[in-house]
Amino acid sequence: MMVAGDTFRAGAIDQLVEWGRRSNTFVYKKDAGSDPSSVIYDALEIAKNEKYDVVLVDTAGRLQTKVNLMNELSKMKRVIQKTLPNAPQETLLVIDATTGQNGMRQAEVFKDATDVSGIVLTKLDGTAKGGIVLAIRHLYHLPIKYVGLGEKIDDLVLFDIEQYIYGLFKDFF
Ligand SMILES: Nc1nc2c(ncn2[C@@H]2O[C@H](COP(=O)(O)OP(=O)(O)OP(=O)(O)O)[C@@H](O)[C@H]2O)c(=O)[nH]1
Ligand SMILES: [Mg+2]
Repeated sequence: MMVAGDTFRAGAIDQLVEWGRRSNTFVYKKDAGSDPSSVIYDALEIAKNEKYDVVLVDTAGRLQTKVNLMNELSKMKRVIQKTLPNAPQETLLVIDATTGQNGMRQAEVFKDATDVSGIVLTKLDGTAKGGIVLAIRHLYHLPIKYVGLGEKIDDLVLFDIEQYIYGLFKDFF
């Protein structure tokens, strides 16, 4: 199941519904503007009753300087744990490869707000190398779990350290 927890950005719900159609996955959604925690709570009750084995929750992008939005992330986690005390098993912070030093602060603040467990590094198909994730790994012990290599469904792939290191240096020689 996928859960449309980004109720803020115009089009985010439709975007997720479209990915649900392409991947043949049920998408739980409410109206735009709904409280994301309530969407997640209701979705998890259904997932539990109907015995879904994997639930992916999409959340709205936010600036780490917006305290109320960071608190909302903490609330989502508490709400998830009302239904499933051991969840979420993963909390992934998406950083795109063009992100510079600001990525460090993002990792630090998001980790404090919601126990991020790993990074998804997108847009590695462009010219940017996403080197900031090395510093994030080193300082905050957050591993890269997936990388984005394009906009198609198969372009989100497991992180492979050899491929990544090769990508960092291949233009040098
Ligand atoms: N080339 C390329 N495009 C990507 C990649 N990942 C995402 N995109 C594109 O970037 C745009 C933004 O992607 P979204 O998935 O909406 O980004 P998001 O992180 O959910 O952003 P918010 O929900 O606004 O926080 C879309 O057009 C995606 O198709 C990638 O790895 N490579
Ligand atoms: Mg989004």
